[in-house]
Amino acid sequence: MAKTIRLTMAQAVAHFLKAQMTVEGGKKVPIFAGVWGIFGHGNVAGMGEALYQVREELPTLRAHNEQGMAHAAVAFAKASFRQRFMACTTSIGPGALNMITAAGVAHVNRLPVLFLPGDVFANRIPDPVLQQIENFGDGTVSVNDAFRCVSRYFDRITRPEQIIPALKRTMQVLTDPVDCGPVTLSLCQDVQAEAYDYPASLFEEKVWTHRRPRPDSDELAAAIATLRKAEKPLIIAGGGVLYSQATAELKAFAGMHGIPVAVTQAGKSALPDDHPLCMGSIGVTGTSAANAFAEEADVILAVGTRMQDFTTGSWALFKNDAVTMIGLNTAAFDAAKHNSQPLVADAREGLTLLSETLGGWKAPAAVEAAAKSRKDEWMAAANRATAATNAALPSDAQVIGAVQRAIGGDNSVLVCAAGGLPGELHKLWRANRPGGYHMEYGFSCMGYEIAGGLGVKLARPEADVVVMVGDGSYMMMNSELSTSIMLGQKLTIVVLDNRGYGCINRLQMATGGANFNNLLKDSMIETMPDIDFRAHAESMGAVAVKVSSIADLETAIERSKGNDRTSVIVIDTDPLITTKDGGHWWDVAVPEVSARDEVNTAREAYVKALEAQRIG
Ligand SMILES: Cc1ncc(C[n+]2csc(CCOP(=O)(O)OP(=O)(O)O)c2C)c(N)n1
Ligand SMILES: [Mg+2]
Repeated sequence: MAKTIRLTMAQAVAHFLKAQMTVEGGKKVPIFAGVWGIFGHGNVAGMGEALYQVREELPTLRAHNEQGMAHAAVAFAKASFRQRFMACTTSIGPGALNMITAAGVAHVNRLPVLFLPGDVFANRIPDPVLQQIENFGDGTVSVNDAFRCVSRYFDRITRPEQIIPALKRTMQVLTDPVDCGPVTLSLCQDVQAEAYDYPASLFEEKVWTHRRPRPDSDELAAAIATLRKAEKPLIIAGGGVLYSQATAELKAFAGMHGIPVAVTQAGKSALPDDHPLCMGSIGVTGTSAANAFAEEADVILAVGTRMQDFTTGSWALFKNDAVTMIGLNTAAFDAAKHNSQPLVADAREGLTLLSETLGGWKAPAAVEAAAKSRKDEWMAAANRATAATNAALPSDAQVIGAVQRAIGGDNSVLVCAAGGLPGELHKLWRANRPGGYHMEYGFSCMGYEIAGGLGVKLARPEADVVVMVGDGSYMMMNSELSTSIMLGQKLTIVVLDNRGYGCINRLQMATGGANFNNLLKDSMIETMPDIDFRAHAESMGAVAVKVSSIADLETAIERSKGNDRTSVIVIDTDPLITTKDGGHWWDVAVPEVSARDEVNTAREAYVKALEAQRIG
């Protein structure tokens, strides 16, 4: 008889997670760095008791908001290039549902996170329990079914032995470069506490390695044939380059074959911004240099990108009718998007094999010459936008310049997600180390910034983690600021207060709308709130200052380096200014009929712009 161990289902989960390992920098480390937890009746007795038993090997981290802790787990996985990850346990009902948004963030960004929400009693005897919604027509439904559309694998555990195959499938999904994303194991409260004689083999140590699929030979040959004919090639580097840790191969490939590189939000930092062939950001928030190459390209090698609308300018950016795209992606789903020639492979393997087969082939010399002049022109524009100023209300770009100058060095990670900042940072931030730029732009989820910064710091303790966040995102979620202090994870947070949803106000104006319901001054207001972000941050335990000039901002950031805990620096900014250089049209549907002349004018421009969109 095989050896068995009698444990509760929750204990089996904890002991199993503890035994999963990976290799990092030649050293064996646990693949789960820890478990975020907020307890309630749905998990405190089951998972809570089980996690206590393993707390030395698998630490439990207490958060303040389930969405916040789940964002931290998402950011941890991203900053770890998907090599390690975290789990999140909650109670049932509201605690579980609070994680849904973050599960969406993990899903869209293809990031591995294990969600362990509690669920209602499988035996149904005490129904309805506190926080059980009661579906009138379906006894099998609970709120946790909402996780299905934001999970790569969802399971509900209604018997203790079901956890055995579920845990194995969980690891397969979390470690698979294609399937990887959120896994939800919905743990019925009573079943968490039920014992079973589990096979001892379930808890044996297992070491996971990174799978690197190599390309199909026909697809490789087709890609080579296309590349060899290229007169005006461009590489688009997405997040997949970072996740595959193919940055050295990308640099070698671009240099060897003389092809300029443009980066997506997730791909920024895959090639250092100061590399002569790095044209910077592409698309809606692109540099003039990258977009000029994209517009004329006859061959585009898109590596590890989902080709979302910000990258493709809503499919109006690529203006050469004869353009051929090669989709080098580990997922066939992405590789074949928009008639791309698929090259399904790991980015590192794919680039290496492509380069070997291409041999001494190089793009025409004119391409590198154009790269130099276009880059020089863009850098001059970027330097103008980010130069120091004495203006009473600086622009986001001027704040970005100050933060970059004051942080210095290559040991920083810039974290951001929503508002006007992502576009400006995509264009203007200079990231010279892989992972030095951490933008959540799959969901662009307001509230990710501070919690995400905490997840990054846990993954990269040696790095200076700098969070840039608008007043709107700060107000939406800031509670993990306190968690960063509790856990001794120091962040530098710069809050840009333009008194409202600046970027949506600008989008509203651009689509002909009246200034309405975005900036605080344009909203239904009895008393204008004068939100004191400095005092708020201080009350959460941070060292907080408000500065009134770009020069003071630089000094405050310098000083924050000597602080022993998270610092928050607040600065008022202008809600109306953005960097005009670079950029591209974005498809945001304008009303076909309206009583407003401005909307009708915007509609005319919109209909005209649609003519440039590629269909199919
Ligand atoms: C959770 C969530 N809700 C709504 C949005 C839509 N949205 C994008 S940016 C934004 C305003 C952000 O305001 P703030 O953080 O102050 O940045 P600003 O636009 O002023 O630069 C809104 C409402 C979003 N991205 N995420
Ligand atoms: Mg704002």
